[in-house]
Amino acid sequence: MLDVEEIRKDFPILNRRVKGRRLVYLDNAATSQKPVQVINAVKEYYEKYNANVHRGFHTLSQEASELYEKAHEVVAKFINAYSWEEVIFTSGATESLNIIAYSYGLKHLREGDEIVLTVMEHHSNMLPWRRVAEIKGARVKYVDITDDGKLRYEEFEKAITERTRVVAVTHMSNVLGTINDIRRIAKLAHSVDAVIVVDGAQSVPHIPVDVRSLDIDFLAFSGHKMLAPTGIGVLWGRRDLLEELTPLKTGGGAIKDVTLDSVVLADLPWRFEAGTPNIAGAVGLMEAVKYLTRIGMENIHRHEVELVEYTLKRMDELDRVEVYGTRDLMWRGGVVAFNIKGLNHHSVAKILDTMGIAVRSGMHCAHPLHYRLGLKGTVRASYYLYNGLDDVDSLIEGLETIIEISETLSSIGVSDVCTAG
Ligand code: 7TS
Repeated sequence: MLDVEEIRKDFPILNRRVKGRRLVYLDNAATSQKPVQVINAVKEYYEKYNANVHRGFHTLSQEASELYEKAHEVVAKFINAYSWEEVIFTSGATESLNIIAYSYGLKHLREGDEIVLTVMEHHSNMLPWRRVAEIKGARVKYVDITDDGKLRYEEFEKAITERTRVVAVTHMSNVLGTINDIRRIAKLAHSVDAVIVVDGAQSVPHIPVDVRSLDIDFLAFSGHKMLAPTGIGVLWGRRDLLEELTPLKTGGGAIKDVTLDSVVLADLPWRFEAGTPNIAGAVGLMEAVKYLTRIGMENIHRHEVELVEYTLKRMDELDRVEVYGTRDLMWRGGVVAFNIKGLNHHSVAKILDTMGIAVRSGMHCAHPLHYRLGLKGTVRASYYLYNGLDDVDSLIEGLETIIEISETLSSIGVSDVCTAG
């Protein structure tokens, strides 16, 4: 396992106390904490280099532009892109997915064409496709999951037909932690000349992602879930595909020349980055990628799987805890969704907060997935490189206390204020 004591020294927020207890931060699927290296890089950017990019010949503008371009290179290397020009900075995964849905969908979809999604998608990889399908008269199909949360690959084979133009799928579920076999799905998509769009919001921060070996066409992810600041994200696409698209957004910085009746777009990636970009965010993301690379993505994944294995073992010992998702740890990342039978998920999360334990509760922007599983919501613990077995122990202890109190309350006939709702 990783040396979490050493790693935690880099994350000032982990020294915070919440409700008088050590902060146990288990909400990493929502956003990650930031190491001093990233915080300092952003601070240093503002203290030494701040200027707008690509529009000035003065020293600061040149230096800021260099840093900003370098950030594209570092990210490109991290995901093994074919070139840095294929890396487009956006505000986050949601914006990346909207850009690709509209830019690709409006150009290529015709009436009767099909978009294949899965029932485990986050709303950000579902709603943009539904909207564009509505505009173009295309049809959206959904691939189902097994009860333990793996994709039904045989359904994929049936769902993908000659009419399929786009297959959009998450690499890792933000609720169940299921890792999907993207290479297999890419092969199916390409067999009918469809493009495959991968939502990497949960995978890129936690497992090695190599766009070449996955053989995918587009990838979207967010900086803030991988140690970087909020407001910076990435859309990666194959150069030939990006070049033939009309960018959704246009304006300053995205063109080479404009007359009153013509426009010549800038080269990639700038043609997709209209307006002043989040330069400080890009600098922070570059530093975050360096940090993750130094620890090693394979090591981070292995660490999180060990945490999940230990969590499942401990939760299985608790009678009233129901855990969701696959037990096949080959295909699972560091997320554990669960419920305490008879108790409302939000109540469990609120009580855990009184113990300094941060988890998320609800439907986690994946309502169709919860409806498919027959659930009104779940409590979710999601791990990262600074979480250790001690954090899992704190969570389990918290759950034991909650169960004990709720049993005491019901044994003395006090109506439970937090029954399942
Ligand atoms: N796709 C997946 C799989 C996600 O988990 C999320 C965010 C997004 C897309 C959107 O990312 P954003 O950075 O643009 O907001 N997921 C969560 C979550 O699980 N809890 O809070 C945000």
